[in-house]
Amino acid sequence: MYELKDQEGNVKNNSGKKHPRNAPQDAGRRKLMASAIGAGVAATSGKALAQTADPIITDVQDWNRYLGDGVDARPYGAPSPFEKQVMRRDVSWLTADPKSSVNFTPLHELDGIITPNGLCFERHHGGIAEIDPANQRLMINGLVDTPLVFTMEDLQRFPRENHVYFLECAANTGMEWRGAQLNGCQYTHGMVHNVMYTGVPLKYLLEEAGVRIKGKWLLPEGADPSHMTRSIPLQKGLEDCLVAFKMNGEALRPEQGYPLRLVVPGWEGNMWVKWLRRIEVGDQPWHQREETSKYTDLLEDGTARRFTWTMDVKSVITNPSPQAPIRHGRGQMVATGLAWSGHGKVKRVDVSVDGGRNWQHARLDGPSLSKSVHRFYYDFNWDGQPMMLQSRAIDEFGQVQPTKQQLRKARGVNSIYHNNSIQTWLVGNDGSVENVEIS
Ligand SMILES: Nc1nc2c(c(=O)[nH]1)N[C@H]1C(S)=C(S)[C@@H](COP(=O)(O)O)O[C@H]1N2
Ligand SMILES: [Mo]
Repeated sequence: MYELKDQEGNVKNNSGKKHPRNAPQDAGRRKLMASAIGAGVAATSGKALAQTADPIITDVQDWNRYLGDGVDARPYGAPSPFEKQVMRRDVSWLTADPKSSVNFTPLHELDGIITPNGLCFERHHGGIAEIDPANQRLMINGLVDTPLVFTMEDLQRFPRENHVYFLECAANTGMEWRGAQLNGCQYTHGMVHNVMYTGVPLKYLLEEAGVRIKGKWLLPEGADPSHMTRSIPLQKGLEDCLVAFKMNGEALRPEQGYPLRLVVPGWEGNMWVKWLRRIEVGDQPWHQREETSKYTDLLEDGTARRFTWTMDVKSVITNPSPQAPIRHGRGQMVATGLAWSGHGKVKRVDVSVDGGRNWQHARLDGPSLSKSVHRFYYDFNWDGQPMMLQSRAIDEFGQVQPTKQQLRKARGVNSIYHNNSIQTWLVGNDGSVENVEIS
């Protein structure tokens, strides 16, 4: 046992009731106090944390001493100022104008499976539409018995559901097709977010309008200046698409399509039309820009790979990674990352420290939900030697995440979209991490 004393030398008991509020700062004294107590601290043998005098635990700090903000100071909460580095970031040379651009989720700063609303990557083609929900309409027309227009209030009278789904842009990891390029998992893999949506199954709205027998395709359309439109098979619309108005419990963020967006579970992000204003029912696909010149891959034989909707099984180690090096030296450590599959659940994740020669099972933790990201951990002892860290996901249908070589063999090097290959991080003996690939 050792005593805790505040800056006035008063002994504090465990209930810590003595809180002088107006004592002047006395840094010199604080140090002295700490060293006097240090011996007692060092004697306790913490596993990884044993250390000498630590004034932060032995001395009274400002946050113990002065009253903090009241409940009236933060009507809508924001992260601690000490978390300033946790932000979406863009890559300046990727696009000419921020209004038709992308930023990336800081995956290396997050844990668990849910992406906080303010950190979900953004991809828009014509800026963020600002829509008053009073002026929000959703039209269903085309091959239906009764064309309908819904207001937000109308939509909320239909039975609604909650589901956690990942959204991945098909171009995620697209810059890595020809070689390791961007140094950070935020940039290589950050075009993915994972959110709990509240919304109405699209099936109910289609039933209300009455899809005609010839109706086989849907064309959702955005209200933003890009008029984002994609052809979606009716079958998918009936299966699990949602017309969503809430994300993680609160209204969609403007960036994510406020007040209404289409949720297309497991399928490429481009189809998840934001600021949703209309869904047309037709008998064949429309061949819009985003499904002809874009979101299509040129194969080695000159043919185009089109209508590639499902996001295949994929994973990445988020920590350590180039933006999150190992700072604690060798010994006990935790590597962690995310795995997902647009086909369903992730069954297993393997981790390699030697560039894929040997694999160990990672530990999946947290909810295992279909078409949601899964969190994995690899708890191990680092010997301080360089590592080539990799993760490899396998989904419930036995689909295995491919190596870069396997993917290039199948798709060539002219592709941009649907790069789900295994990522390699080279960890140096100083703990620094670099994006590399194994040839
Ligand atoms: N109306 C509209 N919907 C859109 C887009 C857009 O520009 N306009 N971008 C699409 C693309 S390419 C992607 S990857 C996702 C991104 O969703 P997010 O901004 O919530 O991350 O929205 C899709 N829906
Ligand atoms: Mo996208």
